[in-house]
Amino acid sequence: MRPVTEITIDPSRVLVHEQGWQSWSPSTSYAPGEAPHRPANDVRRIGAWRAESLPAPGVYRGEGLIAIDPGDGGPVHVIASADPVNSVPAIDVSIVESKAVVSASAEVTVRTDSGPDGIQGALARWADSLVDSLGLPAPRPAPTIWCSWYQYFTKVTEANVDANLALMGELPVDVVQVDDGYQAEIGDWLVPSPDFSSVPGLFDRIVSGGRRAGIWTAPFLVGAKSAVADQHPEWLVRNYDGSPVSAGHNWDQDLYALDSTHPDAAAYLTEVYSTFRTWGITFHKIDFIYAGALFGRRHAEVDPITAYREALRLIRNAIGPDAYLLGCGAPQLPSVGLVDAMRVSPDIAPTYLPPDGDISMPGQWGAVLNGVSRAFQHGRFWVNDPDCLVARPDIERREEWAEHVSRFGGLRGSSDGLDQLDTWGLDTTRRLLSEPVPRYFIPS
Ligand code: 9PG
Repeated sequence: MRPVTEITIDPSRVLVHEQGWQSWSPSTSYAPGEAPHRPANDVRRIGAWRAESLPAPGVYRGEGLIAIDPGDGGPVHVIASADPVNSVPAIDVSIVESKAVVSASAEVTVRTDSGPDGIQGALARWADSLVDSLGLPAPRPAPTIWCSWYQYFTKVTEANVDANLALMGELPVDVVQVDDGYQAEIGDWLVPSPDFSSVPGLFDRIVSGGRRAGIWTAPFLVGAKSAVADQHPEWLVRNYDGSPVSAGHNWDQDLYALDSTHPDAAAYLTEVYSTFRTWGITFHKIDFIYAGALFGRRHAEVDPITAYREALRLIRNAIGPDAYLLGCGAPQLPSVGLVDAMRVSPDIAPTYLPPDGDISMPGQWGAVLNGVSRAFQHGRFWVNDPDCLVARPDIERREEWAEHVSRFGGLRGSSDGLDQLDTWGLDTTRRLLSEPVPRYFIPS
């Protein structure tokens, strides 16, 4: 770490805002005495925080971006990567008496901002300047979706999706998105699970019923149990001792990272998404894509973020110019300019609190925390996805979740089995899918 600056603060009133690395990584502001959230264990750190990031105890860390409100009436300081989409340095802040001491692992810029709306306002104006300097167009408007995940999880069947299609009736759902469960294994995207007699047949029925077809993939994950891992060990990102780099653990197996710079692995990705295009799929949720930016040895000698951005361009090209692209489990700043919408938070869940107390894991607590803290990104970098509305009676604090989606939802999705909704649930779903979405949540 190199020293950056020292800022005079009021130690009883200072606020420090950490930006997390990927969609599920906690992002929020901390008041004096509040310890920042940290991962429960190494598997969580790799899969939901940042694999190589190990902040020292008592130190705040932003990944490529941190903001300090000194609490003495002085301007907010926004300290950010000098090249945010290509380089995401760790930026640390220590409070030492009446100073905030800032250090960073690569070149950063320091911006002072005395405008309205505190840290969120300052972050919004920083984001405006980034988007201007990159010459990015305004994000395309998002379709509304129905997603299978938060009712059926990995157990979804073709019959479940058909049953919901039959109940969708007049609900304003543009896209029906099958989320996990349709594929034989993580990495084997073109091989159907036994619960799907014909995946293209299902997408055909969705499209002929007048809606658009959407699919979930985790393009840079390779499950240890997959045919890809077995048949193409040369496609995995490796440690320098030759072992495969860990991309975490989920679906009861170890996860590895696909080396998208290997020409055959790149050709496989192109084949997967070109095939989906021939199936009529025009909405893609690409998930766990942090795996495309893990450190390790690749076929091409490029840094992880360069490999990641190149791989997103490859997918973008293969899905076609009109397809809508939603990132999830995604490094935030390196995705700017490459996706239409972005999950900005951990998953919603039927329960408010997450498993093992790790706030990056599914639960309303973490989903709301990030959805609020990343409001400044919406309308600038992309459309913010706060995660789907779930409105059935067994969702803890469902009214609060609906209120959050209404305030901070750019992308609007429903993810209940429609037969599970009572009158409140159905009315709320219809209302949230119909209401207009503001261009910005935080004004400039
Ligand atoms: C499909 C799901 C849904 C969901 C995504 C993502 O760290 N974890 O163990 C972890 C597991 C699942 C997960 C997020 C984190 O959910 O966010 O919307 O698409 O995958 O498997």
